Amino acid sequence: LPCCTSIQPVQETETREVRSLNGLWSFVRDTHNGIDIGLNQEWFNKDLSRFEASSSTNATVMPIPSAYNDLGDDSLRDHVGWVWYQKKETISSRHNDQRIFLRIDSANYYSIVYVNSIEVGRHVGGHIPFELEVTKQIQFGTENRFTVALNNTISWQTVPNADFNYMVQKDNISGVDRYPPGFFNMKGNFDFFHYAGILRPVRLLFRPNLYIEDFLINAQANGSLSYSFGLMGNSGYESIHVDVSDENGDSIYSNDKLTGTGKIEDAKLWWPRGLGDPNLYTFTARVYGNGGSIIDEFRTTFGFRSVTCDEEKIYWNGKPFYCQGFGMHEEADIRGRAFDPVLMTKDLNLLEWTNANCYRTSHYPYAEERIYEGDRRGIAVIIETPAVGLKSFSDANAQVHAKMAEEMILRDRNHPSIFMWSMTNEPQTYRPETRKYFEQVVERARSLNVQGIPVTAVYGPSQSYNDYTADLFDVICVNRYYGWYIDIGRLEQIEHSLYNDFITWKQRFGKAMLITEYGAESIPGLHKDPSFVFTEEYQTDLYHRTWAALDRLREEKVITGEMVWVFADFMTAMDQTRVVGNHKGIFTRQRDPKKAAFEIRDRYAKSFQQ
Ligand code: BDP
Repeated sequence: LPCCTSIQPVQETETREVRSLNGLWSFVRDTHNGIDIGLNQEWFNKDLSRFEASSSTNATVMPIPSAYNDLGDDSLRDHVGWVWYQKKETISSRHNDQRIFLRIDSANYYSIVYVNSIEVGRHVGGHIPFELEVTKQIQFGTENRFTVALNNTISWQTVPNADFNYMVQKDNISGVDRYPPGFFNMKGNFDFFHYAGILRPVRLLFRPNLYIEDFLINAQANGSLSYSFGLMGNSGYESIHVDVSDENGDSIYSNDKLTGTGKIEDAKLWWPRGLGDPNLYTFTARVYGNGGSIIDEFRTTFGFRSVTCDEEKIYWNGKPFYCQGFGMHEEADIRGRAFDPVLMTKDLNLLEWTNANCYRTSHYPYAEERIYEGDRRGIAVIIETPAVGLKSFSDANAQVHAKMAEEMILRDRNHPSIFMWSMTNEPQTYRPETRKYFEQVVERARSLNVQGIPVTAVYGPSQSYNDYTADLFDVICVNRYYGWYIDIGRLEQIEHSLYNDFITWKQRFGKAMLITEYGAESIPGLHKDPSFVFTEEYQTDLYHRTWAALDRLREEKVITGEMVWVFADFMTAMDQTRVVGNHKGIFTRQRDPKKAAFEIRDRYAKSFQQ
């Protein structure tokens, strides 16, 4: 089945309605990577709320949005395989002349969706919304059953990759296997917990029979404006009206076509915080039928901005932009990687408190709500595909990856706060086959990158001398852990090593560069003088040594930005090197500041007004 129609922002307008399907859904867990009992027994035909809560089904309810992992016992936390969600909802017949779409904002990793027992579509990948048309399957004036079968298995064939192995280890002499039959290991090539479930809102969208889609706007710093959109549906229309208004609601541009261009004199530009105000404009498109009756209305905000780069710097509307911010995770206690407006607001308020002007959506695209907040607050964003820690570079994987990049760019390209597309984090690009792989991914991204913002990759295991890919990108981002993964305890080495590391990348590729990760773990309340690993002092001592190199690199126009790893502590898989999660945060997982938070805040304050 095809998936999906193009992704548009969710909105209620004169002609469109939205119904939230969030809340408690029936939830049944299939066997732990066993045979797919649910699919074989056609659970999509069954009323899951009537399943008995026996040990074989574990039938219960589950909230959406939330990861399910931390809401039950350890077998739920570590479950690998299918889970089934179901909700019953009555749809009024007043909707029967509309087109109806089911929109799931994030379901990690693979989903099959059914409406009233009929499969309506599938989706691969956990962090981008998908819409499925359900107009034909909905029954009006009665209950409808929405069912999602979701599988969180990741492997060498998925993006991100995971090591998935059935474990067999026979004793040479006795022939006895160390593992019970069917025992397997699934280990993602990344250190954040692989939260699963329906992580972001689920909604029904009601649209008119003829509706506006594929909206695209390109508004540059010189005031040039071009837009286009399509009309979906067979019914006729009389006229189109396009209007662009400023923050006071005053119209500054209008047109009556599906595509148009213009030049706005004195357009107020969109600037990231520290450089200026994040001025937003509103684009409204209306389609009219007979006698001026409205058929569809679509509205969105946008900004005039240009992001360019040369071999030294990134420029925002022609002004040099030094990006200072964080790598982050979208996650917290109990709910895992679920969208939560409370957490989002706290995170963005804290980010502003630190005097940061940017962050990277490491290591997957974050919720659209966060990106809209970036637009409104003036927080610049590097958005990243879910391609973290890649080790598997088959052509099939390149296609999955390119599709994810495409879905991300189509979702986000009208947001003025997004200033770079990051294709990946820390792939093993010292392997020659990565060149062909990334050529395919970058080609897809560039073909959709209408506004021409830089395309980048974030390097980790590769070095300037053995990388096969960095020339494909506009800007080079590098993660480096001197004093932690490299030469732990040797703080005095950091400045020399880090400085020279970046110089060699610059010499070979001659591109604008950012350091996108550096840092150390600290457990709040652990202190030592002289500092010692895992104390709050070691974390900040490492920062000071790192900054000595970064200040020189900035001065010498080698780097155009810096991001510390990481904004807040986060959960990881169980591992000998992780003490209940990764503690490189400047905030704890509960968002309380460590000593490091105050130091970062002071540093970022100094160069906030650039
Ligand atoms: C980097 C990864 C990041 C990790 C970090 C760490 O990009 O996701 O959390 O290392 O180990 O390599 O703290």
